[in-house]
Order: sequence, then C-alpha cells, then structure tokens
Amino acid sequence: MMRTLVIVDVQNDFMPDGPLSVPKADEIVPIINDIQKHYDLIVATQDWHPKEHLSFASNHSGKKPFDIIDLFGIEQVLWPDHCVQNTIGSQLHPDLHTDRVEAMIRKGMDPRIDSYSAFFDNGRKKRTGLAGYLRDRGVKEVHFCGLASDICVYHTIMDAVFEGFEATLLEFASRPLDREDLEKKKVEMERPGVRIVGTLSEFYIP
Ligand code: VGL
Ligand code: ZN
Repeated sequence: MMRTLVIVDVQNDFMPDGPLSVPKADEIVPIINDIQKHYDLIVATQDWHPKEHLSFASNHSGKKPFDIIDLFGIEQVLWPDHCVQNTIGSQLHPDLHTDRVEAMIRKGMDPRIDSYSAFFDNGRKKRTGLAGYLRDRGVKEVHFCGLASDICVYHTIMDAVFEGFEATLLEFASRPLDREDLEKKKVEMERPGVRIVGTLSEFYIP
C-alpha cells in the first residue's frame, strides 16, 4: 500500500500574520513535519495566483474582501490579495520540511477562475493532473492536511472522493478559516465516507 499525504497550501500568506490569515495556522507546521515519516509518498500544493487574479477584491472597483460576486457564472468570495506568484507570501512556510515532497501542484493560475481544489478549478473545467499522478503512483487512499480545512482542504477532499480515492482528513494537522463552517463541511465530507481523524492520538496508519 502506498501511504500518501497531500499537504494543502501551507503558505506564508495564510499564516496568522498574513493577509488571509487562518487562525493558528502556524501550529500545524511541526505537526506535519512529525507525521511525514509515516508516509511513502508526499505531495504538496500551492495556491499560485497572478496578481490580476479575479478572486482578489482589489481587482474589482467598489468591492471589498469577503464580498461575494458572480464571476463568469460561478459564485466567488472576494479575498484579500494572497499567494501571488513568486512572492514571499506564496512560498511554503519556511519551517515546513519539503525534502520528501515528490510533487508540487500549483493551482489558481487562471485569472478568471479560482481553484480551491487541488484536482480541478472551481468550474471543474480543467484538471491539475493530481489524480493522474496519484493513480500512476499506485495510490488508492490519500490523507490530507493543511490550510484551510473548510476551504481548499475540503474541496480537495471532495474531489478526491469524486476521483475514486479513499480520503482521510487529518484535522489535527489542518486549521480552518472559520470554525463553524468547518463543522458543516465535516458533515458534508462524512456523507460520502471521508474518514476524519480529529487528534494526533487517534492517528495511526495500519
Ligand atoms: C484558500 C481562499 C482563497 C485556501 C485559497 O487555501 O484555503 N482560501 N484561496
Ligand atoms: Zn487563493
């Protein structure tokens, strides 16, 4: 069995002092470093926006962060500028161990469409290649951790299930933007059979 971990968007701009701060996001860095030894394959993802990305409130006159608009037929939350390509903010947290990260998946590059999931854009128009990569490596089951558990980790997990993988959320190695929202998303994830591991003490790999 190919024990596989996908680390979602553990980037500087999502840290507590960043522009799109996820509460206590920095706490997960040593946790993720610690659990990597249990995996055979580790993949990481990066939110990777051009500065003119239309998910940024700054690219719409009269709009402010967290307003909701219709973007080419898809509901879009407008975010503060974040994870702009080749900025410090888009880099993975400097303390995150990446020596064993075999593949990096970048997403959110098309300025006209956001990509919360690491498998597809939000319109499900374009694949990132992650599903093909994982299948090619013989992966059947994937564990997910990272940021934010109610947004990009959630959408990535739902698409993993859609792609036929068995999926586990490592909640103790993830943090949400909004705690209440995560509770709703956990119900959504449990419906198609996602396993949720809440604490490090419940975590074990057969
Ligand atoms: C994310 C909002 C916008 C995330 C990325 O990584 O959860 N959230 N872009
Ligand atoms: Zn983004």
